[in-house]
Amino acid sequence: MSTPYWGPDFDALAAFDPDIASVVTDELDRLRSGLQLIASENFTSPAVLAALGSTLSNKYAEGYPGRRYYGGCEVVDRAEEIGIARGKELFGAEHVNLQPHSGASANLAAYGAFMQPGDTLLGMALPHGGHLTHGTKVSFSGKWFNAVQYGVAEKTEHIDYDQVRDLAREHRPKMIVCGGSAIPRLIDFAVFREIADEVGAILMVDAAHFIGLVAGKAIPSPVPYADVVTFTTHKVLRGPRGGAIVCKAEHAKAIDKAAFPMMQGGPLMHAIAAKAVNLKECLQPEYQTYARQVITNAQALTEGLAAEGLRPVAGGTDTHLALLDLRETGVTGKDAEARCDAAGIVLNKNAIPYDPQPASIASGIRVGSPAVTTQGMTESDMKSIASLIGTAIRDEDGSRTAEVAAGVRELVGAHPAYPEPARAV
Ligand code: DSN
Repeated sequence: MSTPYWGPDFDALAAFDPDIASVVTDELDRLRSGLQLIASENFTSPAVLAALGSTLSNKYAEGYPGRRYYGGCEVVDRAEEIGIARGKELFGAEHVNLQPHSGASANLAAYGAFMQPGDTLLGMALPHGGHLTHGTKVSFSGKWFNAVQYGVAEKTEHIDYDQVRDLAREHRPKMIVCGGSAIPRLIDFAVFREIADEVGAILMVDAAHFIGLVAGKAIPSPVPYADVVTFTTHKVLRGPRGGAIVCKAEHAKAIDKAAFPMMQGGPLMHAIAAKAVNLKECLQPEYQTYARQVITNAQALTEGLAAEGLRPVAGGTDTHLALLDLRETGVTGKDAEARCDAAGIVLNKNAIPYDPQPASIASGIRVGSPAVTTQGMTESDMKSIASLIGTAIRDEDGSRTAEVAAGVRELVGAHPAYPEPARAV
């Protein structure tokens, strides 16, 4: 290094702005002191955080490496080139775009590459496990496109592929989207490919939730089947908050033009550098061990919760998350979330397929294992967590909150997140 490193100076922040410094430390305390079971969250590494908190944040670099609209991009170009090469290697992808600011931006760019307003989009309904951006009425995807929605079969709670085929034949969508935010089972990408080919549709896989499991070679990849795969970089993948797109070479130009200049302006070069660091982490053999343990833990947690009387939707999980139907306990998702939260267990209420409750109440909860697995927890810890959740959910009057909180403290004490000692502010 020819220049001394100039990175985040927490003491300077604390001296200048103690209000925000205390937000930073309080949030670290919150992460360390509770069980983080939100299926879409994780603990990113110090190396990723170092790239994120760097002076790369200063650079405007509209365009792509070697083809920018600003001078002085020769250094940041290297970060994007390295990241793209790593993404291609990791996913066996023909083309990679690391510029989307988020998963929603990645999806917006993918739609923009192939569709005009008013075109038909076939996506999975949000209450069945899909995503806001897959055609929900309140999202641009439902407002600007003719969104047709498929779901899961009521009996099996697995994706209803017959319905997908029937709807595709009836509506001849321009794009078919699979993936979502509460799908515990594997998706059959080959069937989606077959349906897309039959009706001449572009197949997009929104792999945000499970791309980390693909990167870790723990589940099959959608890349060989899909025209375009969008994802976020901060879930199981464990990178910085952000989005990315991989696609076939034939769609590269359209995707790049849709990401910039159609949907976004200047890329966040600090985030792109952090994505590159994360992709290097995912190429290490240890990451594959992590990805397999994420699934093992999710399955152990699901079994434990089933033993507590919480019914696993779709009969269990093949991935990092489980959806639990609470109706047999008589407790709503909303109350379950609040009772767990009071004891330091952070999870979210979630609609279950064909939910009789509104989404703001919900009959289910969603749990995920990415963060607790990063902390080094294993199957026996998942059994303990399941038992704590079961106790918390049934604890109508809060009389057992302290007991559950003590159990949480024991677990996180044995497996601390960001284990360095706290700094005094
Ligand atoms: N909101 C994210 C999740 O929690 O799954 C998806 O965008």
